[in-house]
Order: sequence, then C-alpha cells, then structure tokens
Amino acid sequence: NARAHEPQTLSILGLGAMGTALAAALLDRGDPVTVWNRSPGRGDGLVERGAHRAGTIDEAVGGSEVIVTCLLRYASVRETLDPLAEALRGRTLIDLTTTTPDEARELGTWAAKHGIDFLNGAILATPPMIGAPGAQLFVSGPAAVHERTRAVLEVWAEIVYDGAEPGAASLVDLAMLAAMYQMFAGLLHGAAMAASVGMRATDFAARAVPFVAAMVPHFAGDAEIIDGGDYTVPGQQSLHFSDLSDIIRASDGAGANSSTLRAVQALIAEQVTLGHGDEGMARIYESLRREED
Ligand code: FVH
Repeated sequence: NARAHEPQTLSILGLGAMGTALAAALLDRGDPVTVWNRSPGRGDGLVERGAHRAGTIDEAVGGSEVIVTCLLRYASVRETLDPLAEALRGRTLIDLTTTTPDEARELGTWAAKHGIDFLNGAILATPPMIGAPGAQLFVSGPAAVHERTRAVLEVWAEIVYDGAEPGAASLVDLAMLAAMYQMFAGLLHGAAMAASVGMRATDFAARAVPFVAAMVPHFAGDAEIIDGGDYTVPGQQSLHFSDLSDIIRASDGAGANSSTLRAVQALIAEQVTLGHGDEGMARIYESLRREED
C-alpha cells in the first residue's frame, strides 16, 4: 500500500551521500521529488531517474509544501535557510542534519517566529540502509506536524516520535552515538591489549564480537534496576569485586593505553566511596547522571 498517504510535494536540500539516498528512496516508491544542492554536479543520477532539479534554491523552497534539509551541520542549515525565512512561511521544514539538541531548539524557535512548521529529525542509518529494514529515524516537534508528515518519512526508515520538544530527537540520537563510540573504544582497547601476545585485530574481533553481542542484552536488566530506583537488587556482581584493578594492571603490563578503562574505574570508585560498593554496575549511572530531573 505504498501510496496510501496524502501526497505532499517535497524538496530535498543537500545532495550529499544521505540527501541522495533520501531522494532515491522517494523515486523508488514513485514519488515526485525536487532536489537542490549548493554546488553543481551532484544529483545527475536522480534527475535521470525523474527527480526535478530546482534551478535555484528559491525554486526548491517555493515549489514544495515540505522542505527537507540534509546538510553538513547546523551552521550550513542556517546559512542556507536564513535568507529564505519568508519563502518558507506556511510550509513544513524537516531538518535531518545532525544537530545538537540546543541547535534543534534554536531552529525550532526560528521556524516558529517565521510561521514555519518544523520537525527535527535524526537519522540512525547509513545511506545504503535508507528504505531498508533496520534504518531508524527519530523525530521531534509538534505532534500535528509529525502526523502529517509521517507517511512521507516512513519511506526512509522506521519512525520513532520523541515528542513535541524539538531537541529530543537530537538528544536521543547523540546519546545512542555516545554509547556506540564508547563501546567501540572498548573493543579497540581490547585489541590493543591482545596485540601484546601477538594477536591480530581480526582474530581478536572474531572472539570479542560474539562475546560483546551476548553481553549487551544485559544492559536491559541494568536499565530496569535504574528505573526501579533500587540498586541493591540481589544477584549483581558488586562494585567492590569489579573495581577493574586487575584489568588495568593487565592493560598497563601489555603496554596499552588504559585511559578509557581508568575513566570507568573512577566512576566505580566514586560510588564505592559513597558507600555503594555492595551494589552492582548499574549504580555508576548515578555518577554519570549528575543533573536532577
Ligand atoms: N552519511 C551518514 O552515514 C550519516 C548517517 C547519520 C546522519 N548523517 C547526517 O546527515 C547529514 C548529511 O550527511 P551526508 O553524508 O549527506 O554528508 P555529505 O555527503 O558530506 O554532504 C554534505 C551536504 O551538505 C552540503 N553543504 C555543506 N555545507 C553547506 C553550506 N554551507 N551550504 C549549503 N550546503 C552545504 C553539501 O553541499 P556541497 O558541498 O556539495 O555544495 C552536501 O550536499 C549530516 O548532518 C550527517 O551528520 C549522515
């Protein structure tokens, strides 16, 4: 039922790797799309497949009800859109550029000031994943804008609505990336340790990936403890036991840089000092989340 949505004319501003993938997915579904890129020479393949190339950015904005920006970063969005505030009035702007929560809020305020319906979006997918299972798109902004545009967005990814506050989608996106980068830093640190006994990184990966994949689901249990507010739940390995000192000695002995592990050790030590040594790893959430609700 690919076309069971209210058709809305749509322009994509920015034909980098991601903007091109977004436009291609619309063409795959048979939807019309107008495309624009700052520099010429991008989007020829899209035009060959039926996309309309706007000659100017004014044409791209003036010709569609929904304007999607997918640019390098927030500064490029403002540089591109600020001169077009009046042309955007009464239209819908969906920004899929990676932005910080504060930047998304600022863009939301700017849009409201100029009578522009605004939805902030954060893509959790690589360009080849767009339109395929596994791609996710977090969106936040007024519910009415989300509901009106959802059928269009669903061609790209599974949509997760993070509520009316525009910064929320960016915050959750960057929180997921924070988790991912720290996990990869951990794997790289492990590979650096294993190198001291002559293990190649590929061999370490072959053993570490299934192990970490089996461990990751345990985070759901930690999350239940955090939400329940009782860190004394029995059956957890205590912070006294997992103070990481053995691992750090092994890392130092292997000549690896132990700084990422020492950062985790400091969080554990803080909670032990505060008297929570008998509790489990979930407790260090209290050292990480310093702000009150
Ligand atoms: N690619 C990915 O895997 C990630 C997945 C997660 C989300 N991101 C975000 O998507 C935004 C765009 O990423 P991209 O991969 O399309 O990036 P590029 O291929 O480098 O294309 C950048 C486009 O931005 C245009 N641009 C840059 N500066 C300006 C400016 N000042 N004014 C107007 N347009 C500008 C650039 O145009 P040009 O250089 O060809 O003229 C490209 O169209 C990004 O936020 C990711 O974090 C993708």
